[in-house]
Amino acid sequence: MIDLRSDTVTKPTAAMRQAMATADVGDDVYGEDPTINQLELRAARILGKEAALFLPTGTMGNTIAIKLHTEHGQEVICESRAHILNYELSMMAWFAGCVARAIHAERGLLTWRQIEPEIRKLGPHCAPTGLIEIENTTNMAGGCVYPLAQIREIAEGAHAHNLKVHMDGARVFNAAAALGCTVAEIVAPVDSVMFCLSKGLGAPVGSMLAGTRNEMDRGRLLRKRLGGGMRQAGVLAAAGLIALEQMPARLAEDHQHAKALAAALSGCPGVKVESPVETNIVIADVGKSKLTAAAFSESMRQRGILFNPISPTKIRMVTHMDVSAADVNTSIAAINEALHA
Ligand code: TLP
Repeated sequence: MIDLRSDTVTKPTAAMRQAMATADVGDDVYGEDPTINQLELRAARILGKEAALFLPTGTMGNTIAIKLHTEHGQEVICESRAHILNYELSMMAWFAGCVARAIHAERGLLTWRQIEPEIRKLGPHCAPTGLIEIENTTNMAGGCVYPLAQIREIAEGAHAHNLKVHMDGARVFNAAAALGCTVAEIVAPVDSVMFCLSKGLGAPVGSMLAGTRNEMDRGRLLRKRLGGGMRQAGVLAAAGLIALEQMPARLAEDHQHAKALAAALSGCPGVKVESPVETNIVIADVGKSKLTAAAFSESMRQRGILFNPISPTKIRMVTHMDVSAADVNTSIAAINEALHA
């Protein structure tokens, strides 16, 4: 099967498995796992932040970040398709006691002009804003990338209101590959950032949260509270180190593949690709084609290609390191077969 459901489906490379087998480990709850310590140092260095924390999932990273920056009864401003709002089982409410103030933005990219009027102060009817969250790249808006100046403007505006900015950078390395800049340049203005080792970077497990040393020390305790004290998890961090050091360089290839899939979809009658494809995610509306999203997905599954419908009319395809150029060509032929009359 060619699996375009997500970049989470990648299998660890031979080098990752080798590193996992030979990793130096210790008890990370005592802070004694040398491989995790090395990964946290490297991630902090690459991101240009004081410290980083190794976590089992991106959801845990976002959950901890929201808890670090907010108090119960506050609002978190985010985009209406944000992962924290739609796909994290209301963890911002469950763990941090916050509600989302969602704003719909073109291509999922919030602007300061949209955010500022939504900032609320505590009043007889209003819960105050506690945090601004931006997702880069924008998963369900089609893998779009925040321009650097837009991030800077949001952070400057937020800081002038004494508000912090958290970036859900699950795919921030894809953003850097698309912009041709470093991840550190992208995240410099924001207060904290989460990124996933287990998506485009190909590690089997793991995400990182980065911010100040003090926040990461507090975050370590929140991670334990959430059941994320992982003991000899250096076997996982070993794969994460390879993901971090070796995999960003190949992400541009995934972006080329996504563009090719998008071009094929756009050429089919009644199909509209949502946003110009900049990274590894393609979202297409097939509502005016001859198939529903579910029927299109099922007919492609029968041709050996997997992807998910994300609404009655929309589908998402995600490219990653386990999808080759030949797989893309096979997928394009199948798209044409399924959608042309
Ligand atoms: N996204 C997954 C699904 O949960 C939808 C996917 O297949 O894309 N932030 C963003 C922007 C994400 O896309 C994801 C995962 C997460 C956070 C959460 O990461 P995990 O799955 O490690 O908790």
